[in-house]
Amino acid sequence: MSYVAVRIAVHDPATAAERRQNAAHGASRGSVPGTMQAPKGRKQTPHLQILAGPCAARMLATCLVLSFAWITCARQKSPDTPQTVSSTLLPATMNSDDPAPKPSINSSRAMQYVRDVVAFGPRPIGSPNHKKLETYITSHLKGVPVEDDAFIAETPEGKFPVRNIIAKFPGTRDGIIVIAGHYDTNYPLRNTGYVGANDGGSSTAILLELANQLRGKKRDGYSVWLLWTDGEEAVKQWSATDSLYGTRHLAEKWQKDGTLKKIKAFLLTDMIGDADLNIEQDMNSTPWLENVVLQAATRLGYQSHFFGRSIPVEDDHLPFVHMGVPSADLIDLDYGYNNVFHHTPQDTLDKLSPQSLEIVGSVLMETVRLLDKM
Ligand code: 1BN
Ligand code: ZN
Repeated sequence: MSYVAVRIAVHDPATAAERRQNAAHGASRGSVPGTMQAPKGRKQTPHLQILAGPCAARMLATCLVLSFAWITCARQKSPDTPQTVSSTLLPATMNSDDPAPKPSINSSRAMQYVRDVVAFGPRPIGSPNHKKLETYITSHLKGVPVEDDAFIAETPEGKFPVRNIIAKFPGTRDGIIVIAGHYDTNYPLRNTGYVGANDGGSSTAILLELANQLRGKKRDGYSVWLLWTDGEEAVKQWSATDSLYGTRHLAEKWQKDGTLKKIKAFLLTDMIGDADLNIEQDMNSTPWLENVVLQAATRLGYQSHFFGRSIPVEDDHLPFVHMGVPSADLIDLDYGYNNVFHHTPQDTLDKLSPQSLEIVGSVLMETVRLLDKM
């Protein structure tokens, strides 16, 4: 396979860290190293060839001079211009010469799911609205094999029932691609009228629409498991022990029963409904898998919505990242100027657009197709 070089632009780390601090609402977060596993037989990094002789030395010197000039030129752009700090490889077949049909997500149906979900009101763990949403999700999965991972979580606010819901779409290939998103809403804001249209609503809805796309079709590839995660939100203050209740439990369970080693990719969606869609390049995600996502987005013409800035994100993928599962978090943490709507009662339907749901839904389906081919 031939490769083309693609540069990933990242912002100044200090600025990214500051933005991250705002996004965290005072919660402390550290970077977690992502895994670098790639499917067997694929190149992960370009190889450097050793050049010898005076001609080679001249070539090397010329390259160095040109690189220096290029870097200097790049740095002279405005301070807002993202600096290019890394190169990576993508298969050269990513664009024009692939005749596969593009995914066709029903964006108005997906948006209607968000409206339905929001109409339940606040959906924190342990609440009657949360229970209603569980029933709503499973009632949309009739005819699909569904499994629960239900348990009681010990939290700083006491014990709560937590229920991860898994819909399974079997494939012909050995291995599983998990597509996940949380359905619980922020607990501390439960009495403020907070409905989490984007944070909790959009992820629930896109998974329901993906279930429609996968239902009743023969999968000539990996099995796809759709996972509605629960207890993603902190009940008091985000920390390693007060957050990600559902996925911490599930990752451990799947490690014990051998499921984990069958997972080829864990794709997470969170806050993907913002009408101004900017999916982060998450530094805690797995680089090669993010590349596949970018490749999928590029084939669909949606690349401008992806990876404009790099930040480390703590989210439901972390328990899987820690256990070595290739993972990518598709999250937009620029929800309103400087993320002002995130975890506030302003997280409402009017900020969302069906087009954003369509973009992320299609990119996920295309990513699955590319992974199936790898
Ligand atoms: C995402 C949605 N998260 C909680 N709800 C995790 C998170 C919280 C990510 C704060 C960044 C900042
Ligand atoms: Zn949240």
